[in-house]
Amino acid sequence: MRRALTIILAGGRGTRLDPLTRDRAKPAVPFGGLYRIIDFTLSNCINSHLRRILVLTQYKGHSLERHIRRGWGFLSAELNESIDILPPQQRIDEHWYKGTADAIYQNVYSIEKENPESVIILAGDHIYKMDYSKMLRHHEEQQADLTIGCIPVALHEVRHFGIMEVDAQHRVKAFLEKPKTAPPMPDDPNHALGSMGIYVFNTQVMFERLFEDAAHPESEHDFGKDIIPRMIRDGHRVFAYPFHDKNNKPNPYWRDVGTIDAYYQTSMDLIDVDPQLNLYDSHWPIRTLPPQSPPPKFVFSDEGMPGVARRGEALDSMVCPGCILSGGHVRRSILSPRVRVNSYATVEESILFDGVVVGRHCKIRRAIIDKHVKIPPHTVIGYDLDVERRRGFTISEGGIVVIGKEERPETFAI
Ligand code: ADQ
Ligand code: ADP
Repeated sequence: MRRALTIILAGGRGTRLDPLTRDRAKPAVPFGGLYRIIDFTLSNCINSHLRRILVLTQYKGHSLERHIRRGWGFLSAELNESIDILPPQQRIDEHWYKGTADAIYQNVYSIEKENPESVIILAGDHIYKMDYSKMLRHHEEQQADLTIGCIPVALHEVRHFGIMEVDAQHRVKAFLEKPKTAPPMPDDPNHALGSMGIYVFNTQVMFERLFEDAAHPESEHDFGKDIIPRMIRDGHRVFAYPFHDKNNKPNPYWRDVGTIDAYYQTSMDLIDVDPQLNLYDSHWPIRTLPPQSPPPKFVFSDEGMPGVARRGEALDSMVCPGCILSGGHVRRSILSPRVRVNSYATVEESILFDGVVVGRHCKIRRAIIDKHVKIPPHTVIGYDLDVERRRGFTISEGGIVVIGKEERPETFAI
């Protein structure tokens, strides 16, 4: 592990998560109440004993940087552990966004300084638990130049993935980035073999290929589109590593939360009674910046009038520190720190970010509400999508209402 350097690509614009990505990068979007999306990849690194980490930011990296600096500063330089945040080296104009390979190429000197034998490249925007040390071992055993983490992908989803064809030893024979269609795997008629967008490189080979790519006039400087297909063409040892869980079961939980509906569904998965991704598993802890807030409080009050008691309660939900449920009901929801739900209000199947205040008598369902939004008393959200459209809120294909950070009280008056 000490000979490997980990690089996390955390520059994703995350347009399809708008308005949640209006002023933060996708990896910085809050998730699961306490966490940011990138905490899952960072926790996987720490739990896999990968403790030399570079995080490459790009789009609106400020909130991400603050989170990492404050929450992940515990690594010890004395033990040769580090987490460094590298903003883009060349900011040219609006169109400065180039491919993933370019992001690594621009940082070759920071990588060289660390002198690693292997470089592990990860994406900062997926929700899963994975022991990367197994993939690194597989890479070393195969004496591979490049190893690609892979999962089965349903045939109707192949256009979102890099798709591979492999031989019996998992050596990659062909790689197509986001094809319209692809043939299934020989032993599975419903799935093709898809790239998770995570790679282990032999450092020397990676440098050679990055320099070759940088000089290539037609390249988009992307691993999936350019580097990988050309490495296969040139006979490099490129292998697929099928992602297995800690009990060696294939096809474990892995989600790209790139759209509002995927983000919403993955969040709702967390509060299942028997969740596929368990946050309470002490063998694979997910770390984050802990909030400095008191314990959540649930208030029962009858205002001195028998018969009009109001219970502050939450069921099938996750409620973070600093929340006060004073007489409001919460069901199947996720409440980030410092949320307040006032009397006679109900919140169902919703995700409320830090500091949201739900006024008295509000009714909210199937909504995602960004930080510090104050919902005026008696507001109804998520029951009539025509009303939400008139209010100008974002509505996902699946009918989830998303309320952005700066929403003003007047908007709710419609
Ligand atoms: P995509 O995720 O669509 O496909 P891309 O948009 O290039 O590929 O993003 C890859 C990762 O790099 C993301 O985490 C993104 O945030 C980050 N990123 C992109 N450009 C960056 C830059 N210039 N600086 C810093 N970070 C940057 C990829 C692969 C597919 C694979 C899917 C799996 O290309 O082959 O199947 O991931 O999700
Ligand atoms: P998030 O909503 O993701 O938690 P933050 O509150 O960390 O985001 O910051 C969002 C944006 O607001 C940042 O990109 C920054 O421009 C601005 N911002 C927030 N807090 C501060 C601060 N203390 N100093 C400077 N800018 C800030």
